[in-house]
Amino acid sequence: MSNRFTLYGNFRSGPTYRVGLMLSLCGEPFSYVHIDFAKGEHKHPDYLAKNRYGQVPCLYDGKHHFNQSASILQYLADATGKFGGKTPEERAYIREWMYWDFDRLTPGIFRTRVYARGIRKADAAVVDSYRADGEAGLAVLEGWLGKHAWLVGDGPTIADMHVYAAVHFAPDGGFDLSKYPGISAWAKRVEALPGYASCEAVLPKESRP
Ligand SMILES: N[C@@H](CCC(=O)N[C@@H](CS)C(=O)NCC(=O)O)C(=O)O
Repeated sequence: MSNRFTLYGNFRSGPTYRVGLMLSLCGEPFSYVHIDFAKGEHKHPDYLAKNRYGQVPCLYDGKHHFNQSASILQYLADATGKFGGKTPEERAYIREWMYWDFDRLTPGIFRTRVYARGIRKADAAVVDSYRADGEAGLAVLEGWLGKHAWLVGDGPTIADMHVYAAVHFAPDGGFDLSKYPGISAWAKRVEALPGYASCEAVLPKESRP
């Protein structure tokens, strides 16, 4: 029997990991299509028909293609009945964290990582500015996680998965997470969840039927 979901992504992509982590925590085996950036596969008309933004990730449920990692997480929470929040208020707080993450945390961490790994080049002032944004975002997150076990409510939600996928790559960008004890303890709680897997374990380097 074929899998219910197919994920289009790239193993170096934090937003792809976000979706792969959710599928793994939901216990949903998925088919995988590797999108090779070096070959420009993300800008090929066949792929643009699935993802108008020319980006990964993209999730296919056998009928529709869904894009933008935060939106895909919300779709998967609805489709599986897992990690979506119990009340309208919880769901609003979940969206709040995800929107904040993509505005204030993810850019600082992911762009700093891209410069640290030499994938892109920029002037030192630009690199420093993104690093400062990343540290500022981590400080806000620490302010919450120093006092709360989870981002929303009393258990893990897609807000935790969204933000965790950014934090997961922070050491790779040269951020020292030992400065943030609340974040470090929360990351361990996420990593102890049944079905948790690192980015390397979740995302194959090649397509998988
Ligand atoms: N807001 C998007 C961002 C996705 C994104 O930035 N994907 C990158 C890889 S990490 C990408 O596809 N880059 C290629 C491009 O933008 O041309 C999401 O959350 O899904």
